Amino acid sequence: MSLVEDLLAGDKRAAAKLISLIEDGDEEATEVIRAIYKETGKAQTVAVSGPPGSGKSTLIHRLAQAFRRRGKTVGIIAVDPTSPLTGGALLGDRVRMGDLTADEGVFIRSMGTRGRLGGVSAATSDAINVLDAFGSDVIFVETAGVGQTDVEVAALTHTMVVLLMPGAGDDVQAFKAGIFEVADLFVVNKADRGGAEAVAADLEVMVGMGEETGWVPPVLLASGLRDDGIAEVADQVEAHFAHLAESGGLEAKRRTRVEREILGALAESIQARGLALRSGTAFSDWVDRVLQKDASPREAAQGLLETLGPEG
Ligand SMILES: Nc1nc2c(ncn2[C@@H]2O[C@H](COP(=O)(O)OP(=O)(O)OP(=O)(O)O)[C@@H](O)[C@H]2O)c(=O)[nH]1
Ligand SMILES: [Mg+2]
Repeated sequence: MSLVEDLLAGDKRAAAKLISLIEDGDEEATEVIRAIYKETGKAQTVAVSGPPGSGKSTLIHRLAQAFRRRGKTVGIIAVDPTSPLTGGALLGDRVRMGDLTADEGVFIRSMGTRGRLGGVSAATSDAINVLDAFGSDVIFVETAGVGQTDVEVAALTHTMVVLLMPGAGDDVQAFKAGIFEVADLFVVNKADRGGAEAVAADLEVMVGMGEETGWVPPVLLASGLRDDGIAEVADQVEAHFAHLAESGGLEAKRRTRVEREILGALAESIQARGLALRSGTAFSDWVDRVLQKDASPREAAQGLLETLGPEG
């Protein structure tokens, strides 16, 4: 399978092709991931989340430049870039910031999840594995900032960076459910505008509370636009990874991620096989029974599950 060899040799086209196959839920992607899985587990993975237009893409671009200067290769995936604000323009203003895509050490891709039953989580996990095996030292995942997705992506990555910006209904309490709990690092971005210090002060009060992992999420000010405060963000991203490595958190995260991946794959394959049953008579018999109130939908599912033999 030359796609595997090309990927492991660091061919960007192979990586791009694979991510397309992942988006489509193509069988070939499953096989390739099986073949490359041994080569994964080397990268530091960093999720970047925040409200639409908060400057995620711009900040990632700056961080990528910073990590390149530190001798690291960088992979960037933007998941479901469907922002109403920018249409998900992946890299803001390329002209102003210099084109990262020309850099051999940077791989950038946006990714939808249209063909995937397992949705964002399954596709993102696969894409991370691809870039990891491809050889990216640091992998950034930009998420769409829609609550549940961020929490799922946080479980797949080592470090979750949450962006805020001043003046955007900047009540820190208004955090989307669960994001605050999974943040490892807060960045009040667009600090070139007024009001960033006040947002940071509110955050500082909140992060001081209820910490058990020995890591208190730092609150940093930055401006992606002006390239201010980026080195400090990069420092803290590295510090968080070092903390995970020293505290045993890395092993724990690895295990949690594998558990999620297995459960996700299980759900995905059961769902696929369930959908395949839909055209059969057993399925329509169960539908009739449920319609006649002879069985509940749950009982029907249970009954169908029992008819599923080993895959083949
Ligand atoms: N003033 C200011 N503007 C910024 C800063 N960073 C980004 N912007 C601007 O904010 C807008 C959105 O930036 P993006 O980086 O695309 O933000 P995003 O969060 O990736 O946006 P979506 O992916 O659409 O949610 C662009 O017009 C940027 O130029 C900053 O630090 N200061
Ligand atoms: Mg963006």
